[in-house]
Amino acid sequence: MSAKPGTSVAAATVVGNGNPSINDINLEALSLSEGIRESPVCIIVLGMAGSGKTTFTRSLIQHAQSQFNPYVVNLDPACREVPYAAHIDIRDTVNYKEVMKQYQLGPNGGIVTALNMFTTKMPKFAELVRRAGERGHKWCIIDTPGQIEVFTWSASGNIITEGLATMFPTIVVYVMDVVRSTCPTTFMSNMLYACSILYKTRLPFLVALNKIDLKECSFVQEWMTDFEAFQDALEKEQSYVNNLTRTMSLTLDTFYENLITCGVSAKSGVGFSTLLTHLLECVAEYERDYKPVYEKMRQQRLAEQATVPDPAAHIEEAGVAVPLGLDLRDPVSNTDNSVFLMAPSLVPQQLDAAEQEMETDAKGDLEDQNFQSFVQNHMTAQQSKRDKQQQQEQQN
Ligand SMILES: Nc1nc2c(ncn2[C@@H]2O[C@H](COP(=O)(O)OP(=O)(O)O)[C@@H](O)[C@H]2O)c(=O)[nH]1
Ligand SMILES: [Mg+2]
Repeated sequence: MSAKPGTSVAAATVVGNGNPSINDINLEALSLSEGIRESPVCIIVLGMAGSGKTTFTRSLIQHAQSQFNPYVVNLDPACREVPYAAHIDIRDTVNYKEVMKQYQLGPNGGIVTALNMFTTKMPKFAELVRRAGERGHKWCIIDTPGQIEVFTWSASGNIITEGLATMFPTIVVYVMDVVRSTCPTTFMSNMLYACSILYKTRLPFLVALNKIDLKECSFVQEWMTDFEAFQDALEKEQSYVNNLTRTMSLTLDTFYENLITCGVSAKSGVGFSTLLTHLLECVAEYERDYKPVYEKMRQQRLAEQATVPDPAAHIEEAGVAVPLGLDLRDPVSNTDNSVFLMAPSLVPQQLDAAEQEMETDAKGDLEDQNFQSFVQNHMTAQQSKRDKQQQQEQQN
């Protein structure tokens, strides 16, 4: 069993083998310039809630122990307890209930935020994984949060997956509950999810068809290889999404072609020796196909780092620096360091007293002149009116 979760958000303790706190880790050898290491191989365990990820992780640890001495990571901040001894447990770094309280979040927001907080320590996490590799851990197994989207559709999930894949050989195991997939439409949505993760992560991918102690998985493998068999199953189901599912199954054909599947029971351990063989195939696939791609990405990042100019050196080109910590209640001034909240031409100009007096005088004179000419014009108009009246009276 793992250690009890920490109590404060800032607390960070890593358990097992007398490891130091994650905050105390000094980044020694981790750098982009070093290249992808041989070990440990990172195995990220993904799958829908309740598909059996945690139980699968436990079984995988047991089966891989003697050969691969796995280093174990739990990234689910909301689980009560895990059935294995974790070397790194997110619950020791972040207390998700405390996060919910402090940031007034619901359970989902709390879990996502907890994972985000953990991800801020990604370099230290990666350093621990690197050190584990040096100590002889050939595999690093990573159990992810119960709700799959917390990991697959969050920035932190991306950062963790990509971060690991650019430093270590990394593969994804998608755990699928065969009992829940007997309905063709549910099977299809599960497969679409798997497909989207495959294209998103761009990593070797293995589908573990779990819970075969309850239901044989040959029907899933048949649906994947035989289009007609899937259509027959679909015919028997009265569902308004049948047409969509039919079209989707055609689309997924290419996805199925290269997909490795393996039936297992995480509970009883059946199928795990075959699974280990498939995992080794995935590692070879990473070395052969994926490593060159990640190597290229790493080189690009190095090149970017070398060409990105130091912003401080180009401050004049970038514009006037905005002082940090500016109190927005401060009156707007026109000193060189200030932020212009109005276009400079619209900021009222301060005039000195004499100038102000002169300006009011000038204005007053103009107004006086205008008034006098108005009166003059008015009097002239009145006079000409009276003259006209007199002329008319004389004519009559
Ligand atoms: N019968 C059977 N039950 C399983 C198997 N794997 C997991 N379970 C059960 O499925 C439930 C969810 O498993 P869990 O590992 O917590 O799923 P997670 O949310 O994906 O981590 C638990 O009740 C497990 O005991 C299996 O291979 N066979
Ligand atoms: Mg779990």
